[in-house]
Amino acid sequence: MLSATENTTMVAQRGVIARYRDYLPVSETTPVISLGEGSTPLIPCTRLSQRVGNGCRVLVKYEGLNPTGSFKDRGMTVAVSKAVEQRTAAVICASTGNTSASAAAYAARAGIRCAVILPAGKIASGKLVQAYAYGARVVAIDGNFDDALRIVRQLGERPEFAIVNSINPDRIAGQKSAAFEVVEDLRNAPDYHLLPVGNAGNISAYWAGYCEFHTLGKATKLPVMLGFQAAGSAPIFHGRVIDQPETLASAIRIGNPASWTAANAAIRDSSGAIDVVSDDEILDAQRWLASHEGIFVEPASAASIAGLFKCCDAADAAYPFRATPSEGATIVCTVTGHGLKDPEAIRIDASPTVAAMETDVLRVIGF
Ligand code: AN7
Repeated sequence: MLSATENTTMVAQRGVIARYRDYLPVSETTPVISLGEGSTPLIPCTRLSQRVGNGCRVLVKYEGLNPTGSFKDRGMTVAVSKAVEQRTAAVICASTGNTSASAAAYAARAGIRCAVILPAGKIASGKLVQAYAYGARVVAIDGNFDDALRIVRQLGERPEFAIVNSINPDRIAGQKSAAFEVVEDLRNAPDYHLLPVGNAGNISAYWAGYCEFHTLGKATKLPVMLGFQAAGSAPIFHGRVIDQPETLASAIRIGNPASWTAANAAIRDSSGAIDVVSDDEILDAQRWLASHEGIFVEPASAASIAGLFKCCDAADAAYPFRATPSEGATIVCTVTGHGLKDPEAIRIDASPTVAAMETDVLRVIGF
């Protein structure tokens, strides 16, 4: 049997803080609250590469394999560790679901309290189940994510609460680790990095991470950052706050992103772009990725894949992968959350129940 301390040490040894301590705002005395997050696979995708063509190589960074099933754990290990160091009584966040699942888990691990403020009726079932399972105090509000974040900002004025939304810079610091891992896996930065955009913390964190490793000489180039918002929730694309954001991709149903300015800087400085994908394009991409590459992601995550398809299917020369200079480009798509988070997003074709006989079963299989 392992002692509790040994077990904690083992998990912490493979977490984000253990791997990237030198690049994070932690000291020797910061307690490490970890569930062994990060170090997710960067999966080379043959069929996706073929679909893009032009000799491009597409790899998918599968963030659904983090301990609570999304990329949020990378920043949460840092934010909760710092909250414990500062002797905070409770962490609070607004969330479209994944931040709350992650905050609840890391607070449970730290033995501190967690309250999550959620838009009523707009959280995917798997995520809501997580918040309850990890023992968070759940408050549903009659409003959207932007309303919830406004309330959290107000509550954060009180000394007993630490906000663990991405307005907390410790979250962004931890999320940079995903870019570090990509650079270490590829031994350089990719040519293009595609990802979904909601509150815009992740695109800002990736860009900061790439810039940091470039400055340190660990990468010789910087990627073009391409962010994709859901068409009904696209404030950055339209350049204005969306009061009533709508999309089936509930994780990115956000009308007033907290990291708007940083995201715009990332897009500008990387010669990148922000674009929109429709809910139908998102769901098609989600099914395509699961059925062609074996990677099941939640709808919001598939926005990066839908964006990739939009870029390469368009005859429009403005889309980057068509341009001759980018032949043979290395393209990384981040898929941010696991498909099991939102089981209702998948249509199940009801097949008839048949007799328990080989012939009947074979008839249904059809080959
Ligand atoms: C699966 O959980 O904002 O652009 O409150 O869960 O960094 O916000 C989630 C966002 C993409 C967008 N994919 O990332 C929350 C929350 C998934 C997400 C995003 C989210 P950001």
